[in-house]
Amino acid sequence: MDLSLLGWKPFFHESFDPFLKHGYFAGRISEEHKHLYRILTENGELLAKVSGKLLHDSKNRSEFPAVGDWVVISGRSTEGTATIHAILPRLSKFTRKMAGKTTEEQVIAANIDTIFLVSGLDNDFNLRRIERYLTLAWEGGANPVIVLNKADICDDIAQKVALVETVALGAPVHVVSGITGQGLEELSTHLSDGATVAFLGSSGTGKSTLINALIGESVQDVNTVRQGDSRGRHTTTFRKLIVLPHGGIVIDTPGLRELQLWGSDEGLSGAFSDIELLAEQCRFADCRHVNEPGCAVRRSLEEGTIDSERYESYLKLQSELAYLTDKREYLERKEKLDRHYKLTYRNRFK
Ligand SMILES: Nc1nc2c(ncn2[C@@H]2O[C@H](COP(=O)(O)OP(=O)(O)OP(=O)(O)O)[C@@H](O)[C@H]2O)c(=O)[nH]1
Ligand SMILES: [Mg+2]
Ligand SMILES: [Zn+2]
Repeated sequence: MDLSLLGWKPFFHESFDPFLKHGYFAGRISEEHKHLYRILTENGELLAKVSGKLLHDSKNRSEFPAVGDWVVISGRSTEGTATIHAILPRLSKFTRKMAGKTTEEQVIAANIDTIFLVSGLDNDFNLRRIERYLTLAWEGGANPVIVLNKADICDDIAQKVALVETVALGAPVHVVSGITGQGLEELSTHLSDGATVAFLGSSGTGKSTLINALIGESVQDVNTVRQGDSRGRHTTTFRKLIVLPHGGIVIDTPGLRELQLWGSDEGLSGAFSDIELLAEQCRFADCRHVNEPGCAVRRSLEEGTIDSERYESYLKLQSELAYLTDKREYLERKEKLDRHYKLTYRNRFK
């Protein structure tokens, strides 16, 4: 298959250039399993492991290949196996803080053009969760599109769309149904040749159902139990990149139980540009919008031009990011110190 149909762009071509003369070739990660990756190449699929050097040089999890990554490989195509030597720089990504206590970035999907944030129009509907997803989407550099699924079982669609538009701030909002096919044509406008769309959202919102509907064939397993039981079942268990037969690439992901922020505050500025615009009028440049005099954000809150739950959500995400930054800085300092001690000791006992 032509690399451009797999999402190859001039950007990747440039960074691949130094590897060309060594006989390496490029492939795109379609599945990531423990220590094993499935890779799509011009000449079909390969199973690959990372090279010893890459393994040794990678300190963080985010330096390992993720689904959607373009990688530099050498291969034995007769055996269908390959070795991954390097990851080409990512054009965009969707990442979160890894679940649990570790302070590490986890790349959910790389090199995506569009992110479909799939929410159910049923009891799954949650504006605060959409804000959180939007913050991560803006941070990673892909364009978010809000997909409201299960239109067939919702009787106050207009009201919910109006609510979502107060947090979408320009991101397109599509009302669809994976069951009746409503709105699918609008969705497929994002799926041109070589364009990559990642489906994200809680378990049971219908990501895999929508992908099957777009393909026109049951490629991904979906939960078949009766409605109402469908939430939190985690039917999809691993991330998977699929090339659509009529062009475009999708990444199906399992619903994430935990979605903690990762990154700087760029994503927050994107997702809350309404509040950040107001903040420019605050008296103090470092206003925290809590109890400072001359705070334009508090004023709008009192006047009712911004919603109090949205304001609370903004503060919460902001403090989550601040906590993350503190923790990362602490860990960096600690690592430096550890290295310093190790060196001192090594020299002393030489
Ligand atoms: N009524 C209705 N049900 C839907 C729609 N789309 C999906 N469902 C149902 O919702 C349930 C969950 O669908 P999945 O496609 O498995 O959801 P998912 O987002 O892939 O879930 P995970 O893989 O667990 O993350 C299934 O029972 C689907 O039949 C829809 O548009 N309308
Ligand atoms: Mg699924
Ligand atoms: Zn303020």
